[in-house]
Amino acid sequence: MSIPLDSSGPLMKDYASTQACTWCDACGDYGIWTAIKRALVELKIHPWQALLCFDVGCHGNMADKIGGYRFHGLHGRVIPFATGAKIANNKLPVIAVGGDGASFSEGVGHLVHAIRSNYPIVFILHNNANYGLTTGQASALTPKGQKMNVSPNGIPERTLPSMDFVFSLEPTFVARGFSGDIPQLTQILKTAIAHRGFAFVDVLQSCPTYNHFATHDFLLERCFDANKEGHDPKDLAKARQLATDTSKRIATGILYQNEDVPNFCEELVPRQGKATQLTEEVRCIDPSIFYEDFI
Ligand SMILES: Cc1ncc(C[n+]2csc(CCOP(=O)(O)OP(=O)(O)O)c2C)c(N)n1
Repeated sequence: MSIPLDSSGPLMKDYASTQACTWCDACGDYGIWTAIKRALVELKIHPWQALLCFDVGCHGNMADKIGGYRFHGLHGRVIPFATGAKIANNKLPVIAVGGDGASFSEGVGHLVHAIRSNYPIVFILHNNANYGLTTGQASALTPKGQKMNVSPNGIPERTLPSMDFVFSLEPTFVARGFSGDIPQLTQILKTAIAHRGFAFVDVLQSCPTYNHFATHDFLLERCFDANKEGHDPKDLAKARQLATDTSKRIATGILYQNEDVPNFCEELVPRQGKATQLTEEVRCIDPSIFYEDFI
């Protein structure tokens, strides 16, 4: 993938925003926010050289807290508009950010087709295992039986096995990070941004206000870096086992990566051999020509 480089590179302050922060104290969003900025800075990508797309949710409020080109869209729809931008200019690094509520309920169909189509974008799942912005309702990833806002008796549904589901769709990149390990998450995101196709990055994050079951300390005690323990991201069977078996310890790092599968843009026959991007080919036209037949 071609990433525009500039030898001078940006600084963290270039990604700063003057908007006041509305996240709760100790929210995992702070760690993810920092890692995204660090990854872009370390890759020498300036704020005007990337597009950051946000779903609606607590995590989506990051759209106000980061400099550069940002798009804040509808709940559950971050993948379609991120993909549209990428297809229009596939030299642009595009990062889509979504919550577990939106991504595994309202927007789950988009996630399925993004993995299947291998769209060349990064998808960061802010996984706080609940609907945070609307005050702590259960998401599809909340553990069965957990008492949540509007479910005082505990939620009756089984938890969606998200990682097994993702692996069933034959992804080309799956990683898991933890909002409390910013250096590791930065490395994961750098690899994800350079990945050829769709990069799914599940980030387990603390939500001190509504998630009282997978707290920061809970995650800190269980998460381990699988790559440091010798896991090879080419080993699909081991990757799936590490991703899905979280009963004792939780594997983090680059769990699976396959660079051999062409991405969606590479498969588009009409775009093959084109030296230009769609954004360079558009021209201004008078839209009234489309209404003439109706006037
Ligand atoms: C189609 C639609 N459904 C529901 C909502 C209401 N809504 C807005 S944010 C939100 C919760 C988001 O939860 P999640 O996606 O997990 O992100 P988090 O806030 O936890 O970061 C909901 C239900 C909406 N705006 N649009």
